[in-house]
Amino acid sequence: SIITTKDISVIGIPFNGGQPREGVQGGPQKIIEHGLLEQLDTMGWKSTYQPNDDVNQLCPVSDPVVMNLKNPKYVSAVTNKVAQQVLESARSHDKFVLTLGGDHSIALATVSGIFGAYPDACLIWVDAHADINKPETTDSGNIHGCPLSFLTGISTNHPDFQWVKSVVKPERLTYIGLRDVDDGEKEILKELGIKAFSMHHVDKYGIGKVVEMALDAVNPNRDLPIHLSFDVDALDPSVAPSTGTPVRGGLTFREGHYICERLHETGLLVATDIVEVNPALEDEESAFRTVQVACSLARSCLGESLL
Ligand code: B3U
Ligand code: MN
Ligand code: MN
Repeated sequence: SIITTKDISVIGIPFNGGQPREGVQGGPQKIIEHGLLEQLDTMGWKSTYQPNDDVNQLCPVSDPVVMNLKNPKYVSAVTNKVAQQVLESARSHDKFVLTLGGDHSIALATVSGIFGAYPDACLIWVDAHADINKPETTDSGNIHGCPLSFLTGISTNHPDFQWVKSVVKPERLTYIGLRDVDDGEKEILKELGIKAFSMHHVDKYGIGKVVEMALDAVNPNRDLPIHLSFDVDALDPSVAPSTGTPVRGGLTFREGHYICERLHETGLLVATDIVEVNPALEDEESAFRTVQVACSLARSCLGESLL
């Protein structure tokens, strides 16, 4: 394995500035209250937890739309700061980094930090959405739909995101679970030649084959570090109902966990993000179920096995 210790840095990023719905900033706290750190302790993992409870203090007084993007200064300030923290946690290559969102704009922080520490890493993006809109293509203006355009270097001219380096080569990025991709994003994926596995492919080949095909695309020799960015809206809304933009027809409970288990099994997984848990949406039982699945996905990434 790349990580030879059982040390883990858990980083909460209670942030909702990348999309309009309140509540997603409460995700990390609910996941911790559910007992994630105790669960990891039981599995033998020694964790440190950085809750980042103060990120909302970086909210500027005035943050007008710039080049179609909403809250650009707030998103930039938070993700730039947390990127340093993620890099610091990852740089010695001796601990796993688990980041808890927050909306998916926080990938600007997590991917910048992890790829700063592991420049040859690959990125497996599990999501209903492609999150690769450019300021020029986004309809919503929500930055959680855009992080990959900055991280792959196809958006370079937004004044607030000049600090984001294009750390992810298109051949090191793959998707699993897509089913709601904007037309502009489809063009981008085609132009960049990004290998993407939609729910159609999961139905056609089964999740086992799809994960191998995704690994073949970005990690053909099975020797590169892996960063998994898992948006819980990749799961079917019956499995993860409390999320900002649910889309029907998603991954089953087992398909989601299988991805995590198989990536753990490679010995190459160095970092995982679990994002878009919004405990304020739907009823209490739905929120509980969504928090619970976030915890079990994390445990699967860290080697909890069924037998
Ligand atoms: N592609 C749309 C929708 C979306 C992206 N990510 C989420 N929703 N969660 C957009 O707003 O860019
Ligand atoms: Mn996402
Ligand atoms: Mn999504």
